[in-house]
Amino acid sequence: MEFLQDAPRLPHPFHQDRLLKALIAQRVPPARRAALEADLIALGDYACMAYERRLASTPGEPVLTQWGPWGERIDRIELTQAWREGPELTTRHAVLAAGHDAEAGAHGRLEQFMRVYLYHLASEFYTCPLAMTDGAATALKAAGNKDIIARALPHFLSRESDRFWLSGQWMTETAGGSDVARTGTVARRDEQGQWRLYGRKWFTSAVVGEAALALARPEGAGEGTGGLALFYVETKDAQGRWRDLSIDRLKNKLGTRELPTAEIHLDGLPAEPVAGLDHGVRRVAPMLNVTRTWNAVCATASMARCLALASDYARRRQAFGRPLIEQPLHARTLADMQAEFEGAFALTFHVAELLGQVEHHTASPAQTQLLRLLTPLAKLWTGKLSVAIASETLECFGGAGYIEDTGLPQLLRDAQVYAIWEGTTNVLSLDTLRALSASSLDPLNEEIERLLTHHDDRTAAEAVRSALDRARAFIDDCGNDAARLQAGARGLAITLARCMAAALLAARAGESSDDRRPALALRCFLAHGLDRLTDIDTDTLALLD
Ligand code: MFK
Repeated sequence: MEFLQDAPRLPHPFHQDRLLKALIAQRVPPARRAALEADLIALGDYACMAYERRLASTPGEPVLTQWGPWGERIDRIELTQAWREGPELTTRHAVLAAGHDAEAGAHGRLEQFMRVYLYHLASEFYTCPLAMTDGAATALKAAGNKDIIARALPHFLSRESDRFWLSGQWMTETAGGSDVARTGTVARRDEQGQWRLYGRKWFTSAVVGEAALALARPEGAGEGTGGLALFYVETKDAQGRWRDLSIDRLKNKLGTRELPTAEIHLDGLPAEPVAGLDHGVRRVAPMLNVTRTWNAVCATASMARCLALASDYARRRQAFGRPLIEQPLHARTLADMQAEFEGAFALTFHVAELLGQVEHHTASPAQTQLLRLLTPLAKLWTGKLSVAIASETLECFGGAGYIEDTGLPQLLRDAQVYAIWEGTTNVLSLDTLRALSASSLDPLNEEIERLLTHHDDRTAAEAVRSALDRARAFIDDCGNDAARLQAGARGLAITLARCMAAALLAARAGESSDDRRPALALRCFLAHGLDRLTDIDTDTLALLD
């Protein structure tokens, strides 16, 4: 009989996740655990079902039909099955609403992001519009426009699918992806005094939303980001037809292919200023920081999926007379990936928890500054790491990792998006400098020192302190040389992210005396080094001449 290799099986994403279970045991109050775990088990069940369904069927993609049979413009988008299931599933399990639950208070964000972590891979990136809806709810609360809050939030935060609305985040234009100041969309008042938007948005992720927050320049306003305003729009009329907008086409993307990302034209779409007619970027920033946290959680979830499949396969696949897991170099490769993933998990959920504390005013001013710094760090580092881990995962399967109907190549294609959207690695590195200029390294240093007291491993403490000292020395050496600081910003940011992750792993190892794996993860993570600083003389950039 010809040999047939066993396919990898997906272990239950909740039952088999020791990191998530340990986090619940440490950070979630006992009285809240049963309800949370019921949702996590259900979302894990859904993930297992979706994994099997995906392998057993031809992958679906959204389809845009622009014209009806009699020539009318309809712009109808048919969604994939997971997207059609999204509203009911996510409202039932409060994937979004848990983060704003008054009863959960400061724990709400942590509990929410545990749900997101389990749901993301099965969702086919329905988490993208959920992230934007969450970000919109957060930005609207921060802006304090009572009318818009009363109108939108009961829909955005609904736990009933028939009331639930998705919100988009309309920023990117042909002239400006990172450089939002180049926004060309104009806001103009009509004769009745109603603001209306005119322009073209070039990357509207999940255009199917009922609402959106959009950046536009009020007619006659000044140049730059200061002259932009943030507007709230509703996209459909009472009959469910698009209001004054048209969908030009859906993007043909490398990955996230189930997600209907569109190019749209706004042709007088009614809009309401969220708060004033200027400083739109400042007002949308709370949204960006929330969606960047979602990005980090989803990148980490993608790493968890890669490791679950690669580890399972390593126990099924024999080579040279032994399972792969018993081959030292293969085991070492998996351990390296596992340690990096554990660092990413620790940092990401620390950010999630801190977000809840800041939003509920239980954080100190230093912790609020720390959150501002850690959010771009978590986003940029996990975004890059998820691509590296997905690539290594494909290699763990040999040739099978390169074959479409194993479902594995999609892991790599999809992972690439985490490093791009919501700000590329470089844009987030520069945002790190923006955060540091507002607060210095002190809040990070204090938090790291606090974490290091939980563990008596001097080697770990010295490694973290020494990398942090080098980061501080680099900033000091740069002085007023902004070009040198910017050129080294990515190395600086990744070093800071790794220092924080190592301190979190050290604290966890110190608290886990009955399980040696946290200490092993720490040792392995430290072996990869923390310092990623690359300080080159900016003259070296003449290399590109
Ligand atoms: C599955 C997971 C799903 C995740 C969701 C995926 C959705 C995908 C859809 C997209 O990708 S949408 C496109 C996302 N686009 C971006 O993220 C834009 C990237 N560009 C930036 O982030 C730039 O850094 C930015 C536009 C913010 C900078 O522009 P400027 O013109 O250089 O801004 P400036 O003047 O430095 O900042 C303006 C104000 O905003 C300042 O405040 P003040 O007015 O009070 O001085 C800044 O401090 C503030 N600000 C900027 N970034 C901030 C911030 N405040 C808080 N947090 C931040 N991150």
